[in-house]
Amino acid sequence: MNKKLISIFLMVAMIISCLPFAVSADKTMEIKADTVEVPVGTNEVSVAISIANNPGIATIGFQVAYDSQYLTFKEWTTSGKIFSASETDTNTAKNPFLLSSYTGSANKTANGEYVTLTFELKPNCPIGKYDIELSEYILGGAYNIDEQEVEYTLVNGAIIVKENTALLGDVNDDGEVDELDSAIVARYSAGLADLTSKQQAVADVNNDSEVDELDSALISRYSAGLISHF
Ligand SMILES: [Ca+2]
Ligand SMILES: [Ca+2]
Repeated sequence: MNKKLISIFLMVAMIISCLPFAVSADKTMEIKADTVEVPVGTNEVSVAISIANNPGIATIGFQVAYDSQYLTFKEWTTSGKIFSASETDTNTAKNPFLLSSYTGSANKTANGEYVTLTFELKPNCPIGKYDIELSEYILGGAYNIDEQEVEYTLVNGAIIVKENTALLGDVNDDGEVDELDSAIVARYSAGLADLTSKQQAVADVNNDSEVDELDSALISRYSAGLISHF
């Protein structure tokens, strides 16, 4: 073999040896916690942890840490898309806590929501960013059914508590408190319309924990300029 052939051979060998890395770098499994924004005063927040680029896993385990000064762990649920609840285990009495799943049968190959964690925000929780940190655990990691290690990256999430910019009485969120909002509340009160929990909070203008005809009437009076505040 002459020198030119050898150099071509080496170059081709080098390119081939680099290829799997180039491909796997793009397709590394990712475990990511969501970043969720809520207005200050919110009681409860759910943060989903999702998996992307899943090459097929039978075991997974990592740690989750949160700010226990302002957050209290409430519950976790699985979507069932990847691992079921009975395949998943966690001891949430600790912070950080280990979140792990295991199946003895076939690889799980789905992507999407893995688990959803629900936290309660303490009443004194100020405006700010509260990280949901994912980290490796010494006895964790990800493996497929053949006990081969699966590489993955962890992406932190957060709960961002923002100023509450919702305008009291503006049920349809169009920036105006008017007869239309009053009518929506009247319809809701009569059982003719649904309101989201956020809309109900905005609709309860007299803050008595009920959304009813009284709120509708107050919004109407405000809209007509008969009262200047609720
Ligand atoms: Ca409105
Ligand atoms: Ca009310």
